Amino acid sequence: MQALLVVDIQNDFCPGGALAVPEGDTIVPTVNALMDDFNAVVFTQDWHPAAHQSFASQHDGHEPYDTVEMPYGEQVLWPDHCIQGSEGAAFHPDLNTDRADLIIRKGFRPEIDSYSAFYENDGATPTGLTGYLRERGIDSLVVVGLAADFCVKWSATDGRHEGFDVYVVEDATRGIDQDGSLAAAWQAMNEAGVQVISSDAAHSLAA
Ligand code: VGL
Ligand code: ZN
Repeated sequence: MQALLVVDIQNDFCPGGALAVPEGDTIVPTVNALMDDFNAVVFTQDWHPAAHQSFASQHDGHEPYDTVEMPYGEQVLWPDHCIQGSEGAAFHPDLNTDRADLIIRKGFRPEIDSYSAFYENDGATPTGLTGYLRERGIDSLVVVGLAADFCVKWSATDGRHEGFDVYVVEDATRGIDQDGSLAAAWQAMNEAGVQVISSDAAHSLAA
């Protein structure tokens, strides 16, 4: 059985938001239409405390998009975004949130960022999603949402590592493209065995 995994379609990742992904909002109708075809729909929601360590504001002398060494490795520093309970952390108003069976919130630990729907950026702290999907008998994931080069990429490649068949819908994602990150992400997904498909193909896959 397939699940549609809808990654971080939140106001802060859409134009006008704190960490806007170019054209991030344009995927919403495509994502809503896909939901109709899937039995299982899981959302993720980036959900940071105000003093999260992935925010440049928490590191003296650093600007957004600098990188720093965290105990778990290199971390990009972001503008403050998706603060718990804020309007920026809310889902895009046109996203059909009624269809979400489960919403995984991630990035709530102040000291670890979390791009992937499966593991935080230390690569060791699980969100619990693998267990949920397995218990529902899901073996295949169709991933859509924001941003293609961060949370979508890590969710898709971790999904492969967890043993799922993984598809990313190219016209239902958009990237930040920080320093060539978008091309690198497509290559990493390719190498991990993630299949890139169109939304038309995703509709027939689910049918
Ligand atoms: C994301 C950067 C920071 C994402 C979340 O959803 O791709 N990117 N937090
Ligand atoms: Zn974040």
